[in-house]
Amino acid sequence: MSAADSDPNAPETDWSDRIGVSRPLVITAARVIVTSPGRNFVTLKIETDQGVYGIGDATLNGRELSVVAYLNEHICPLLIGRDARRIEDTWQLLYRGAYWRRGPVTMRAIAAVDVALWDIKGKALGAPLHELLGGKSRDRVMVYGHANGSDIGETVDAVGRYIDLGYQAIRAQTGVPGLVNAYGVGRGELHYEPADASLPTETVWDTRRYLAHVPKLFERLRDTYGPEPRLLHDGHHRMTPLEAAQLGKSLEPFDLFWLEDVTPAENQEAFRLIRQHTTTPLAVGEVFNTIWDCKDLIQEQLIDYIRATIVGAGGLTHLRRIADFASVWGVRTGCHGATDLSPVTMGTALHFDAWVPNFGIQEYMRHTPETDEVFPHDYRFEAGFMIPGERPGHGVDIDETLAARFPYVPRQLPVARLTDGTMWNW
Ligand code: KDG
Ligand code: MG
Repeated sequence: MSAADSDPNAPETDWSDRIGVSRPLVITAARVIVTSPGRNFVTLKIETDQGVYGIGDATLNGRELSVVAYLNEHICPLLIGRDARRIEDTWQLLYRGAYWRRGPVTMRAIAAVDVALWDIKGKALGAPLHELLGGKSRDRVMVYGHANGSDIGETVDAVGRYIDLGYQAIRAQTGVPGLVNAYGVGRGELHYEPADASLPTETVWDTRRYLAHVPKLFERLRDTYGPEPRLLHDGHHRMTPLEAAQLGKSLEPFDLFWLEDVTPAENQEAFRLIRQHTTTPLAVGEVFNTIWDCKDLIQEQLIDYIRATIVGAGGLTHLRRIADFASVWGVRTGCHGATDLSPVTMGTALHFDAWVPNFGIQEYMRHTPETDEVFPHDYRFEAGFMIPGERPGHGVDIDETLAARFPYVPRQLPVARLTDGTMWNW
């Protein structure tokens, strides 16, 4: 019995028998669904005159309702009557046609439309998205999870639990002595969620203490687990370029898979200095929205992994463009995959990952069981890898009846201040 047979919410899989793409698929409705099964998600559903529909993720953590308004007020009305087959033209209309380009709100709204249209095309043709992209380059996708602890001992144990689950790559974050609420130290093991209150929680940051502490974590991890596990770490935009260079150098003996977001992401020039000083591989881009945000980093080969993903960077149409550009310069992909990216983004990203020739790794933070129930899907985890689904489209649906039982809950991301009270980057 297939997943679709057993799951009453599974999308129909036989649209292609009746539809195909030989005649227009006219968009008749575009609706935004906000639901909070454990955390907030914004989903766009596009329906067509032939019954086939598609869904796209538009979630922007802590700023969800801004994208809801952008879609409802400015995008949904202009989609009605358009031909859903014209994905590229619709993308260009929403990007060029807005006049005000780029930014997280605009690009998430565009991503939601784009992914919903790809979903419709896949269903109409009876093809999973990886087939539409050019077919799989690999059958399974290596993922990394987040191991967190309030001190080094706890993080070392948490990494061990990921290894037991079969993970070959693990991000390790630890609390820093003297700092309350260091970045990445979450509550709950597999469902880390930083957006924790209706107004931002204040955290304290001290880069000197952090720089002195983090190498000790990785030393212990290598002592405990040896050279095999791929280890990652996220600096979450906290350092100056020189501090980042120092951290990269001090972590070199521990052979990191990557060091992520060491400086605030908008400063592309900073990476020239960092790169001159360290051979630790660098990843950046989870907050990037377009190819323009990463153009210099990529073509000057200042990074090793680009973290842009489906929902953040304008959907499959634009992420594919970024990935192709990155491939020219030997930069590999490492899509953002924290829990604020809905299962719709995860399902779509896995089709992209299965295809993209310059694949590096995929982040995978598990969603809660409530989230998984609201978004039935056919991708799965198997011993450190994700297996993309084979259903037509991206293979993720939304159970609207269940979604309605989880109303929106205002939640914002924390903020960080230095020990003297100065506002810093969270
Ligand atoms: O919403 C913010 C999170 O997505 C971010 O803090 C997670 O940095 C992150 C990561 O690498 O997953
Ligand atoms: Mg990150």
